Parts: sequence; C-alpha cells; structure tokens
Amino acid sequence: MKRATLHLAMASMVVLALLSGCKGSPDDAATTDKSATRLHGGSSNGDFGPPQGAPIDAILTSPPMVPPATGRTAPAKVVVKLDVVEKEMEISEGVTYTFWTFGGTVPGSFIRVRQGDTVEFHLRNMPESKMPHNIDLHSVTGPGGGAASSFTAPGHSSRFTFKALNAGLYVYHCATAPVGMHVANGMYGLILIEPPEGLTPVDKEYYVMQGDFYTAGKYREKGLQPFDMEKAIDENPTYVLFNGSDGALTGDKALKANTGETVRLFVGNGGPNLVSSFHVIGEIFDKVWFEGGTKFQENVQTTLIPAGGAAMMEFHVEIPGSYVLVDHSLFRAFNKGALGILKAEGAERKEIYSGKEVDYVYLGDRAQPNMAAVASAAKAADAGALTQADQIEAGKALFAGTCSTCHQPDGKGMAGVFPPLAKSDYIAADKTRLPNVILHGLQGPVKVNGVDYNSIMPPMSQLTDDEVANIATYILNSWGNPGGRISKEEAAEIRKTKPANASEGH
Ligand code: HEC
Ligand SMILES: [Cu+2]
Repeated sequence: MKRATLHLAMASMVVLALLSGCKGSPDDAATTDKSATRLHGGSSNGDFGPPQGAPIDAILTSPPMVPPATGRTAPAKVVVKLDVVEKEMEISEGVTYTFWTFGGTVPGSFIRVRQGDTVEFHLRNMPESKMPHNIDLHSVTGPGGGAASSFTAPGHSSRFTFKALNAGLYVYHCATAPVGMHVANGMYGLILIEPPEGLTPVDKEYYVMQGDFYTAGKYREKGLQPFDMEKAIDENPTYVLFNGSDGALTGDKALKANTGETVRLFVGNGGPNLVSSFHVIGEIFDKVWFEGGTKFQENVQTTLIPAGGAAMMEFHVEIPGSYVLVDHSLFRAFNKGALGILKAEGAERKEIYSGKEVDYVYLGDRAQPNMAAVASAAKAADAGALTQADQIEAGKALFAGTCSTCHQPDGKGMAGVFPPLAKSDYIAADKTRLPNVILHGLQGPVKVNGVDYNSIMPPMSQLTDDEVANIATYILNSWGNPGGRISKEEAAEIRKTKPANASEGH
C-alpha cells in the first residue's frame, strides 16, 4: 500500500498526541511499545496491496495447539480448507454427544494469518453430515461475515475470499438456522489476524475456548445425551466447558509450561449464551489484549470474555505447580466442568511462594488421574452386567473427589467435626442410611461409634443415581463396614423421599 498514506497517518497521530498534550496516560503506556500496531489499526489502513508470491496453504491446528507465527512481512494469498464434521464424541467420562464441528474438534481448528492477507476459504461439508452449515468469521469485512457465501449442503464444498483488513483475535461460528443450536453443538473456533509486525515471540502458546452445552440428562448422566432446546432457551446449561469436554484440559491433557517461561493464551468464548469471567487460579495476567483487540491492559486478575468474543493474555510463570483455568462464575467451574489445568514444572522459588500443593483443595475429583473406573461401570450398567466389583472401583474414584475432603481419604473423619465412615455403627445399623445421607444431607445431633456430632452435611443431590449407588457400595465394602450393595434403583427411590433430618439445600 502507498507509503505516503501511512506516513500521513503517522504524522497526524503525532500531531494529535502533541495537541492533546497528555503524556504517560495509561492509554499511551499500553500502546507505546507497539505503536506500529495502532498505525495499522482500522480496516482503512489494513489493505497492504495485492497478495505477493505463490498462494500458501494455511496450517490449521486442533485445540489446544496454535499454528506457528506466519513470519511474513508481505501480504500473501492464504488458502484455508476447513471441513465440517458431525460426530459423536465424549462430552464427559461415559457421556457422549453429537457435536457439529469445524475440523472435527470443539472448538474448531485454529486459523492464523497476517493482516493484509487475502484468505481463500474453502468450506467442505462432509457427505455423512445431516445438516447444511456455513461460517461467519468475525474477522471478515462484509455482510454476514461469509455466512451467505459459504452455505454448504452435506457432501458439498463452497469457496469465498476475503481480505483480512483488521488485526485481532476473532471468533468464527456457524450461522445456519437455528444459529443458537449450531453454536451450542460446538460450531465455533478462533482465527488470529496477526498485526503486520507479528506478535512478540513467547515460549508457549495455547488455544482455549469456552462453550455452554445443553443435554437432556443431568451433568455427567451417562450415555448418549440429546440436545435440550428448552434448557438452551432458558440459558440453563448442563455443561460449561473449555475445549468441548469435561476434562479436555485436566490430567494427562493439562497444558504444560516450565518456570521462567512466558505463556500466551488465546481464549475465545463460543457461548451460545454465557459470558465468561476467565481466571487462572494462582496467576496474574501480565497483559490482556481485552476483547481480542489491539490494546492491552496490565496486571489483570479476571478478564471478561463475551459470547462471540475473545481475549489474548500473557503471563510469566515463576512457581511450579498446577494453575487452574476457570470461569470464575464458580458453580460452572466445579459443577458444570469449566475447569482446566496448566501444569508448570521447574525449581521452587520459596522467596516468592512457600509451597504446598493446593490442587486437591480446588480440584476434588478432577485431581484424580482418571475416572476410567466410573466410565467402565457405566458401560457395564448399560450392558446389564454391572458387578459389585465395578461399583466399588467407580465408587472409590468418586469418593475421592466428593466425600474425602471432609471424611478423609481413609474414611476416619476428623475428631469432633466430621464423623468416621470407617467401621461406622451408624451405617452398620441400616445400609440405606448411606444413600439417604448422600442425597439429602444430614443435620442435627448424630452419634457415631459412641461420639456425638451436631453439625451439617450438605446434600449431594447433584450426583446421579449410579454415582450414589457406587459410592455407597464402595463405603459398605471398605474399612471394616459390613458389606452389601446399593443399586441405582434403590438410590432413585431414596431420592424421592426426604427424611426429617435432611439438611438444607433442596
Ligand atoms: C462438607 C463436608 C462433608 C462432605 C463433603 C461429606 N460429608 Fe458426610 N458428613 C459431614 C458431617 C458434618 C456429618 C455429620 C452431620 C451431623 O452432625 O448431623 C456427616 C455425616 C455423614 C454420615 C453419617 C455419619 C457417619 O459417619 O456414618 C455419612 C454416612 C456420611 N456423612 C457420608 C458421606 C458421603 C458418602 C459423602 C460423599 C458423597 C459425604 N458424607 C460427604 C460432612 C461431610
Ligand atoms: Cu452449522
């Protein structure tokens, strides 16, 4: 593009700065080291002329990975080929959902180009698809963001071209009616339009995207779960997730970094309904490019990411350990799945932080390496072949997250506060007391093994009937308790009747 115009723009900004006479305002501070970015800001400054050289095939990555920097200094023609794939995947251990995806993952493939690039977009809808789909990229200047020109029936492919005039981090999503449903099924992802000078190199870059999901069954209710339109309209999600599944970023799949490194997160929010209060427990964002735009804010604890919006953030990692990514609307994090881990390795720095892992306190059951036992018990139950041993294995994993915080991993409780479950005469007197207490809680005086307690246990009615049955069966067969078994049908019956000593909550 014409250098003269650029220089003019530059000159007029200098004049403006001089005229306003302000110096060192936070606004200035935020832009000085990247002033070039601002000069290229706005779509009228983003056309650097026709593409140069041979067309380039875009490198697309699946979450949580991010394609490498374009490393280019001139505008290019970039060819993006994205496939729409409808497929059944796990939304949680033992729970599946028919996702509609861009590139076979939720969120869809990450696309990275440079401002001024001409993007030739090919959208292919797999022949196996049942629905037509299209794509609206928020980075497109033009009506519909590409939606009308990309409407693609199953087994077809469409093509359209746009010039990336504005730098920034943008959401793309399907915009086929009913749009909310296509988005709720996972049809969204991120496209980064690098500023012409590129982004400052960092050690690690990751791609994380939040979304809310609406299933007919409860949270973690096993089996293939259909979409629930009523819940979606009421904006009452069953799951709120990072990267499309409960546990997509925990256990072995946690994000990784080393101390001394700078991590950059590209975080989007597909919605369709919720706004995210994105936070990393134990870190402070050194910089946040809020709303995915050009300016950054510094020293931020929690950043708001609107539905259909994004943010870019950087932080330097000083201390090894687990950092927990959450939506700080906390019931979403701990009861609907909006939780991920960044695991940092390296040497301790006691002068900054004294140590002692807090994973467990925050994570509960997600601190477990895997919940495979829970999934295999669910499968066995479906097949009508659930054994007591399956139930005990599954119950053990669930107990670790749900009950052990108070009753302790060895079931011995805590003197004067939490009664023991180990060799409990209260449990031995009537095995149905277990599912009863789990589902309805317990309050008021209770005597266990000759010791009086008078406290409150909250009801754990968020657990499914299977889960209640498995935890109860595990406890009955552990630590000197009398043995026996609770079935999911018994749990379902007990759920319906509320005893007099139930505690508040439901
Ligand atoms: C937040 C702490 C807490 C959690 C979590 C918790 N309990 Fe309790 N539990 C208590 C307290 C406190 C009591 C005593 C209530 C009272 O004094 O009336 C209790 C009592 C009980 C009792 C009856 C007394 C006994 O020791 O036999 C059982 C059985 C029991 N809990 C099982 C469970 C199971 C199973 C879980 C996990 C699903 C669980 N609890 C989770 C705090 C907790
Ligand atoms: Cu669609």
